[in-house]
Amino acid sequence: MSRLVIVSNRIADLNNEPVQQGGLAVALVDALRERGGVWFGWNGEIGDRKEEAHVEQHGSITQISLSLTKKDYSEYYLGYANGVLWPLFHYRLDLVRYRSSHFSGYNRVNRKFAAALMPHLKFDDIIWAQDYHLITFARSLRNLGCRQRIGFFLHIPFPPPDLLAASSNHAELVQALMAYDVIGMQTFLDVNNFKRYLTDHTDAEVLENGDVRIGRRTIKVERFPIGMDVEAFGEMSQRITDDVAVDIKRREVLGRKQIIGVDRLDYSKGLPSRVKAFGRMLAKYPEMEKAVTFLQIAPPTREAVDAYSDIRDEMEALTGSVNGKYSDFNWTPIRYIHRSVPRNKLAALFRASQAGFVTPLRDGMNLVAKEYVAAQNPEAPGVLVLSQFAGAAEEMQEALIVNPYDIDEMADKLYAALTMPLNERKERHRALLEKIKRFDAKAWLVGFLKILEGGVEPVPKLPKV
Ligand code: GDG
Repeated sequence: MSRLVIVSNRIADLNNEPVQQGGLAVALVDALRERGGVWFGWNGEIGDRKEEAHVEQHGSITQISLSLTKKDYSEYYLGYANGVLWPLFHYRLDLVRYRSSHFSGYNRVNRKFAAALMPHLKFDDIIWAQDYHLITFARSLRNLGCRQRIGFFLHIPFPPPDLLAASSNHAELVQALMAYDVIGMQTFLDVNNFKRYLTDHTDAEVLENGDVRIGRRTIKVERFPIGMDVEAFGEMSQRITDDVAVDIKRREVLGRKQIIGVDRLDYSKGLPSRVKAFGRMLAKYPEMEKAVTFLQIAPPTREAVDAYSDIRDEMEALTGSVNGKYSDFNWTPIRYIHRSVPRNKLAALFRASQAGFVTPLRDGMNLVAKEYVAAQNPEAPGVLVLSQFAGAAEEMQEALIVNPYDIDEMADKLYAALTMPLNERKERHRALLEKIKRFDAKAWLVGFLKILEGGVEPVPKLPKV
């Protein structure tokens, strides 16, 4: 079996229990352990000292990491990846802050990654790059002579062609992407958007079997919906910590339900509309006063990008206003936690909540929706309220599907979730659980690798691009 080389912006922490880092890290680390392989990426350090890549052996996994300079970090990571690609791919042209120097920095770091990885590659390795930080990575490797098969998985949405075409450098980006052999996306919508772009804006041909033909090369572009380790998370959710147990008891005594939301504090996650919808529900259904608490966990993320400090201010003002209006000495309607919570506690909190409220304005998949379902007690499950714009909604139609731009509808569906009869809750949960088990982390990994390994021939030598 050929060696697997995973490339991601940040390397996984192999010294820490991967189970605390989430299903994706577990699945990838397992695959690497099983077949032997390399995990390559940024080590999270920013320093201007010129250093060679650092190589560490962890059993059968070789970890190769390098640091970024301040300029790299500001241009590649903050400037282009998170200041342009993230908003653009989440359909937020209004938040794109394009600077040509940032795009140059992005390409420079992709070249730097490629040059650092190249000497470590074996001729029959298969290489798998993760996410939007690495769109031009395969092109850089090819320019150094790499002929191994290279796959790419986009964890975030792929925008509609007209939207993408409104951005600078769209043609170059897509052309660079074509140096990959397999391109994986989360949903049918993403794959369609990408293929429509190719048809409308490039010379590539989409063949009848779905493959993409460009010049002499054929590229596979497919949907591989990402999943999680359903059983492990379900088990984790039952190991309730003492503080969560006390909180559950207290709410039982008071007959008070709990709604939960868990998201990085990112503008794509629809947090302000969620708080508004909760407030609207209290206004529309006064019997919900003191009968329910909304627990929102929203750890900080990418705070050096302006749009993220703006969303923080907005959330603080909104939660403050709902709490100011409705709180009583013995009830605070919204508990807002702007910190990261350990994964095992998160699992227990999901299980202890009667509604999972997941309302992104746009999301590649959204693993929280799946985690909420995986954590429920099948005999008394809570209800998932899910945005139609999460990739997860393509599969998880048995959730209560909402439009996050429609505050009234969200308020009504939230109320419906909290008052849903047990039978209906069980039926919906059973159907959702079956789906997330079918599309779990392992299925995602095996499905992608099968296609990536499919081609036995090395790719034809490419002209320099
Ligand atoms: C990208 C795409 C796609 C959150 N807060 C805490 C915490 N989390 C964990 C969740 C979940 C993960 O982080 C978030 O995953 P999501 O899928 O919801 O969203 P993104 O971070 O935006 O991920 C997304 C994903 O990639 C995978 O392809 O689904 O669409 O945007 O696992 O539980 N974990 C801990 N403490 C927290 O406070 N421990």
